[in-house]
Amino acid sequence: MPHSLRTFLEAIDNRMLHIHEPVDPLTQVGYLCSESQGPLMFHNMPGFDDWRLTDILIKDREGQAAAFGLDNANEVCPYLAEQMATKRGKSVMVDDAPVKEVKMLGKDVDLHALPIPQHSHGDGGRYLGSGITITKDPETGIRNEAIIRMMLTDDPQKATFWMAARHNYAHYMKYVEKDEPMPMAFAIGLHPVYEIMSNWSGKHEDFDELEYGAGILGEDIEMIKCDTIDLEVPAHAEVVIEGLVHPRDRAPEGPFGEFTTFGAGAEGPAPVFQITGITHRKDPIFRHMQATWFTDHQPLITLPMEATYYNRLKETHGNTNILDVFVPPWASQFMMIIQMEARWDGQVRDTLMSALSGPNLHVKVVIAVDEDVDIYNAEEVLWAIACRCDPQTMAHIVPNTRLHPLDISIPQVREDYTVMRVGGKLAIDATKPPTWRPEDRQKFSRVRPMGQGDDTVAKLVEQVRVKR
Ligand SMILES: [Mn+2]
Repeated sequence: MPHSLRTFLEAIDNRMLHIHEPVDPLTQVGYLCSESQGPLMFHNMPGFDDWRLTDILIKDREGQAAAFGLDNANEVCPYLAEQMATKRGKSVMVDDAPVKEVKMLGKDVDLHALPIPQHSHGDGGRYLGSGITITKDPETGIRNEAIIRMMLTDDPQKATFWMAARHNYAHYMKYVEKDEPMPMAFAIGLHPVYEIMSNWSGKHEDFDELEYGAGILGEDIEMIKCDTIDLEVPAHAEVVIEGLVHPRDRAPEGPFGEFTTFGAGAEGPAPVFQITGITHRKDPIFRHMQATWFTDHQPLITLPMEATYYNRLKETHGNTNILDVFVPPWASQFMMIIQMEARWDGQVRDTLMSALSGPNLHVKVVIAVDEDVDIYNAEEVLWAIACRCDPQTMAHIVPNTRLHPLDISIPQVREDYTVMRVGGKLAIDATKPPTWRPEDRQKFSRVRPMGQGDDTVAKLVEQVRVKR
């Protein structure tokens, strides 16, 4: 059976919290998703009787391990790095698909009928933040996927959207150049590996992000033609929204509470999506991605980023021993923690510089620690900064570097241009001396309390650890 949102939900049902009380997706879902520590399914949404809504599927390493079929949560980054370096999948066309079971076409299109929430107070409206956005390069015919934000308007057949200046945007610019409408579709509710890989932003000349995800899942992804535009969409999605982007249409978009936890950053006139069709499954499940602090929103982007950097940083000096890379969701994608073992002096600094000038603009603060520091525990990382780092020689600010368009702590280059910010980046070396100086390194070993490693006290240790 092809991997789908439903096969994944079945596999994690033991962790799912099913909520049967009535909940309003427009005004109440945001906070519940924001606070949830695990997967949620809302079964009762007044006004959206046929629908269910799910979120918080891959917020932490445990959820991510489940998506990749791994038992050990700490293997997620190295595993994905290996998969991304070696796997490429493909797509196949099919004639019939679950996503075509119910159709609203032409005049019948009503985007408002979907349980699309408002995420945060202050948002410009209800926002679709979970749609895999599909466009096609008009010259090469290669598709691109990314998850971008789309704002509902008073018109149920019109929405506005914001695109960072990457691949979909390049397609859009080609259509603007030709002065022709761009076909675009949003696919909602796929297996999380497809969602994760849709956020990968590397170079791809003869495949697309969905095919990349298919390779990692070990299958071909089944695609089907749209009903109203010339484009293909995943057959096993829960919902597909089809439409056209006319090259000269503009309308207000934003504010939107983003992964930064700020509403500001990209508001302004934006392109308009004229919706020509919506198709979905019977008994549809709406996959929401709440966009506030530490939800699925952050790891969806940082997962392919962590794996890409894991592979990239290993190439520092030809072969650096990178053990793990973590972009903590609680730091909103702008901090990277690298666990590594340095052999030579200078190797950590070079690795940090590599991280600061990598493919993503997100990385503003980068911290390197050793193998004995748990990079998933902020207290451990802060201990290493406090006790293994001389700020005079081991912390560096690199000025005049390009940073993420939504990082409002960094100045814009031009007042009228929201996608270009230049400022400083911070590198912190919180590692021990390298392994070629073993005596110096030894002094920075952490002491172990008496009894650690003694099997007979192991059970008591579990008891004393419980907070009381
Ligand atoms: Mn791309």
